[in-house]
Amino acid sequence: MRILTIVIAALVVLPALADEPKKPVNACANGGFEMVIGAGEDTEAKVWFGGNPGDEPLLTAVAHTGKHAGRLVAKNEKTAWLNHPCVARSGVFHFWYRAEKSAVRGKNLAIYLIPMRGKIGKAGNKEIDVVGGAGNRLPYRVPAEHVADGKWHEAAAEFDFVGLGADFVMVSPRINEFTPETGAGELLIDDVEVFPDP
Ligand SMILES: [Ca+2]
Repeated sequence: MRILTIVIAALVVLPALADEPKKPVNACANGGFEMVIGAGEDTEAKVWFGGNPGDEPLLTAVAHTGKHAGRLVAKNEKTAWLNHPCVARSGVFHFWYRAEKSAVRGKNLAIYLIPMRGKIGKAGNKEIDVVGGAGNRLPYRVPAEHVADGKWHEAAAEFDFVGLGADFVMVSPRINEFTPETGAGELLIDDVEVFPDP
C-alpha cells in the first residue's frame, strides 16, 4: 500500500515539473546599468557606450532600481546618445524611463531599438537601414505628459527583425536624433530587458 502511494504521487508530480514554463532570460547583460561603465576587459558586450554633448556624465544615481541609471543630457540641439547591444532578432523589448526635461514637449526624446548586422564588438557591424533615414528602427517616443512629471514610466513593445536579417539589436536612447523636433532635454533610462523569441 505504501509503495502504491509513492508511485501515484510520482506520476502526479512529474508532468507538473515538465510543464513548468522556462523563465525568460534577459539578453541585455547590463540593462540595469549596475556594471559601471569603464575601460577594460570585454566591455563591448557589457557596457553602454555613448556620449553627451559637453561630456555630461552618462550615469546617474537617480535610478529606477539599484544604484545607477543611464542619463542623456542635451543643453541645445546637439545629439545625446547611448548604445547597448543585446543578442536577439525578435521578441519583447521592455524598459523604464524618466523624462526630466524637454524644450519641445518630449518630441526630442526617443528610445530606439535598432536592427544590427554583424558581430557585437567587431569592426563592420552596422545598422540595417533598408528604407533610409533610420526608418527600420523601432521607435518609442516620449509622450508630452510624461515630461518633468518626476515619475518613472514603463514601456514595452514586440519587435521582429528576422526578415531584415538582423544578427542582434542595439538599445539606443537618444535626444535629438531622428526626432520630429530638437532642443534641450534630459532623459533617464533603467532596467532594460530584451526577451528573445525561442
Ligand atoms: Ca539600475
